[in-house]
Amino acid sequence: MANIGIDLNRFILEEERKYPEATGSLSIALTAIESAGKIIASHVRMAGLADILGKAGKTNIQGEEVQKLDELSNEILIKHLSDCGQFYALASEELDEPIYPPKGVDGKYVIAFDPLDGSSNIDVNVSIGTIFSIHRRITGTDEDFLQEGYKQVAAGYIIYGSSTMFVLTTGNGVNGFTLDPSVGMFLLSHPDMKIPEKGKIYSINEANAKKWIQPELINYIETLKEEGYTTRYIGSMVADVHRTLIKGGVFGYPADRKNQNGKLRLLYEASPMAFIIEQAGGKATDGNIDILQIKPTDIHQRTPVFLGSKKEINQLLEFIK
Ligand code: AHM
Ligand code: MG
Repeated sequence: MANIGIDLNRFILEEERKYPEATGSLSIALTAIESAGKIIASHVRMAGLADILGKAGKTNIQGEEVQKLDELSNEILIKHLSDCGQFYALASEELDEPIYPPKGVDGKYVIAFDPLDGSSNIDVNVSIGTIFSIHRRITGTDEDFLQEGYKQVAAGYIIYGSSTMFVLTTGNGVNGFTLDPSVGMFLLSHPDMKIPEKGKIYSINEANAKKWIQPELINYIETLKEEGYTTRYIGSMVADVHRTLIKGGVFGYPADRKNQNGKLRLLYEASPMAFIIEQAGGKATDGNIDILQIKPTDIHQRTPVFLGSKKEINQLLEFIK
């Protein structure tokens, strides 16, 4: 707890100092994400007002056209990640193809991100977030995005909730930083986060139960109910996973007849969240193998996801094996 309050920039630099061979690239890269996150957070806070200000002629107070928040977040991230020069390529949930920024020609990393996840929650003032996943550049082609999740160099999310938090792993545990708006800094508020071995909450869109491709899941959920579990489902992966990380339990988005491979995207959602949950001592599976062992074949591919405390995920695997 000695480090509580240290800001994210200093934390990143101190982490880097532990590796004498480190060049500073990852620190610069993470700092670019942090800057973009702060700007997105300020737009999220203004979302309701921007709409009011923008209604007349669809321009905001600066005279700019009012944009949808997810598109705006995407642009903010692309700008910061491209300009920092550390990313050879960027893949966004919002773009069909990866971008190769000219300034990143010598960049050592590739990054996949979901600029604003949970977009159905934007208009109703419910928590949303940004998710990112960083791998090393290996071949200098789109193939670099198709590396397994266990090869991630760093992953994290920013949750725009009652406060804004940046949750980060570089493969050395998980740390959470809360934005202090008065100084504009992310301060270490949740050092060395660990998911409880067992929780009391399941988080799944149960309205789809009859469509689930694995009907054994229904028995699993019924068993959890008998064991006294309660349900929480926000429909914003970042918020549902954040709660699962802190309180334990299980979050899942299974395959169903409409979403035969699940709904969530492997690169932008499942894999970075799996890395965080496993680094915090939990487990993540597609129902068959560990999410981090999946070898992607397409940058936009989807996967069923179940992640959370060890007890619940082991129990789930017993039901659906
Ligand atoms: P999005 O990327 O279009 O925002 O969709 C992803 C979201 C996740 O945040 C969330 O876990 C899931 O969709 C909720 O889906 P559903 O409304 O089908 O339960
Ligand atoms: Mg999403």
